[in-house]
Amino acid sequence: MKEKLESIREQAIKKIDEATEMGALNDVKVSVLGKKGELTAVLKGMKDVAIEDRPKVGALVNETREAIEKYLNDAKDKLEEEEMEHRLQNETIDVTLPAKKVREGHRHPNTKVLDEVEKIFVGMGYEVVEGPEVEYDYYNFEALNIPPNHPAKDEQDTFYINKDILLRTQTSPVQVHEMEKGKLPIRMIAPGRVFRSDEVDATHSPSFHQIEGMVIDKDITFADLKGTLEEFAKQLFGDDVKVKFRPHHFPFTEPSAEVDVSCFKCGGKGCRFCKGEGWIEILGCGMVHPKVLKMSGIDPDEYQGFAFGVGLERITLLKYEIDDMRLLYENDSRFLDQF
Ligand code: 2NL
Repeated sequence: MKEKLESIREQAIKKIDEATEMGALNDVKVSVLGKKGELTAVLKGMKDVAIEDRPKVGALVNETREAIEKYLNDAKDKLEEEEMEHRLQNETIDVTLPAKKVREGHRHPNTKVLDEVEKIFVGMGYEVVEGPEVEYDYYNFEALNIPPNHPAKDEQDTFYINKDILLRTQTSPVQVHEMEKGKLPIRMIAPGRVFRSDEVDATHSPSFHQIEGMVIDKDITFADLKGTLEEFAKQLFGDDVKVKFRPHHFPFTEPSAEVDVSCFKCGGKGCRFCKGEGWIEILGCGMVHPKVLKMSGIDPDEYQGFAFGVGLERITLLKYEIDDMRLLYENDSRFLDQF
């Protein structure tokens, strides 16, 4: 019996020594100490042992069980320690590695300028109004006093859906709709996409953006127009710029003017940026033509107004000193990330 127990102990210890994972240790535990294990079998065989030998054999079995259990537990602890050591080795984070840079997005330069322009006019009490890109010929041309034979109406210049419907060539139709509503006074800007049948080059695109503005109220004069646009130009290009109004002609305004700012690069002396002129054209404007007011149901004897139109891309190119409009549309992040 003693030899048998000795052999069980040796076998168990050998198997425990060979075990390299928890599963194998558990197998040893079951096969030796379990209900159907070898040592349990010895206990079950006690009935064949002489009564006087039983206490001795019992003590021996217990001693063997305790020894195997202790050995098993020590092996378990060792294995757990090794496993933890292994995980610590493999799961370490090298805090000295360079961090992954988060690529942060930003607004498109056109959007930045639009936001800036909107802020300036909202600050002066204007409302921002948007309207459809597909319009009736009436709202795009006729209501603006543009005659049927005007060159802007040529199929070469305007995208027609059919005889009466087209892609708007300016955002003025939004302002006509607003006048037709009959709620006065009006103080609004109308930003949005417009379309011209132009070939793409450094300064032209078949689709670009315009910001038009309009004020209609009692006793509005050209002085209001001048003061407003001078304030706008100074807020956008800096307090030092001078503003110049040059007589011009638009069918929808009378009188009409184009507005130049003194070159904000050279201060007006003349440089490459302003092509030696000292002045840079930024927008067109005028007093809303009485015929235009009348067509939209406003009495020109009671109400007057001024209006203006700014090319958004033109302002963006100027402000960010970009020399080719196509760069704004290519969406090359190497270019856009500079702004
Ligand atoms: C430009 C400058 C301009 C307007 C747009 C306008 C709108 C209404 C009535 C009267 Cl509803 N005028 N808009 C006025 C002056 C200039 O745009 O360079 N356009 C080609």
